[in-house]
Amino acid sequence: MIIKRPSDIRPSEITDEAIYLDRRRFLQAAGFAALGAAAAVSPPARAASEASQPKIQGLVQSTLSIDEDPNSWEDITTYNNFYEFGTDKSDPHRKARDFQPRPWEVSVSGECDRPGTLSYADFVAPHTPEERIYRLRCVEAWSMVIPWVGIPMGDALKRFEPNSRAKYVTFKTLLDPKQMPGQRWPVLDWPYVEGLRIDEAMHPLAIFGIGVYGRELPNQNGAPLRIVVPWKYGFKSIKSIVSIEFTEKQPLSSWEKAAPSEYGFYANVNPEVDHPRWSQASERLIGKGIFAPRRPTEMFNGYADQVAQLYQGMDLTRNY
Ligand SMILES: Nc1nc2c(c(=O)[nH]1)N[C@H]1C(S)=C(S)[C@@H](COP(=O)(O)O)O[C@H]1N2
Ligand SMILES: [Mo]
Repeated sequence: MIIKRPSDIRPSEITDEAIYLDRRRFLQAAGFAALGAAAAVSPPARAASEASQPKIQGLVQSTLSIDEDPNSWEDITTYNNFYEFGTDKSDPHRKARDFQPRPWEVSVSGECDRPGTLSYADFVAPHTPEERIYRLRCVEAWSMVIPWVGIPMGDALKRFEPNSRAKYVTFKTLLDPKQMPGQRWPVLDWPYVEGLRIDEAMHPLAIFGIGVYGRELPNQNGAPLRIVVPWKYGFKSIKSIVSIEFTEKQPLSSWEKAAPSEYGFYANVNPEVDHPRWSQASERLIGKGIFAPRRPTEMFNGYADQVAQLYQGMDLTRNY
């Protein structure tokens, strides 16, 4: 077994998204990575295997899938961004192994006529799970194709009867530093917060993700419930959600709060608007090998025909 000492942790093992951190916080994050590597020595770290994840019953195929071969189970479950479990792509599958996604409750509140707190099962059960193959495009300029299992977000939200003041939907991740070791470090202002405009949330392409490859979501992918909004950068697709709130005002998302000049509220995939520190014009394809050509990034991640009308009249270089 290879034991990593703190001095072996190279800066390149910290993700690009962590580079914005000021020096003090960066060192804390690096210290955390070192601590995590030491703690992972025993017992041996193993990712949830495909066979060990329960199958989702009653699954139907969605006509909204893209016609591309998905990445492997291995790629999808071992190359993750989930800062609650560390800032390195390989942290979540190792450090989320013991996370308990059940029992789980989702609270729905704010500007709606039927607020409430539901068990995960009661939240999901009234809807038919669909397999939808979507590309996940990360703001770090890589992408992969994932066979998600999800339920349509609009159908799930309508049950709570949002009222006319419900202009936005705010989502929050579980706050539990005992189970989520990354939350012991001030890398972001925990819990992770994301938001959508209500018409974005109601769009037929937006889903609540509950699985991959026909099986329940592995912890590292946001068990038991995350969102998937395929025309936006991956950071909008918040994981392990415990609260949903309908609001009149636009929420401040975690990444906007951390680095407002780098991460906007809309976060629509846009090859013409670069991240301040790197280009968004093309993307690296995970799982295709280091010599594979980069892929030109598509406007709205390929969904311009379906979603461009949501942003009519808006200057997308300012509303990034
Ligand atoms: N709570 C939470 N949700 C999160 C993140 C995170 O750090 N914490 N990372 C985001 C980012 S940057 C990406 S690219 C996707 C990655 O999803 P995946 O690991 O399932 O591919 O999750 C998003 N959701
Ligand atoms: Mo991302």
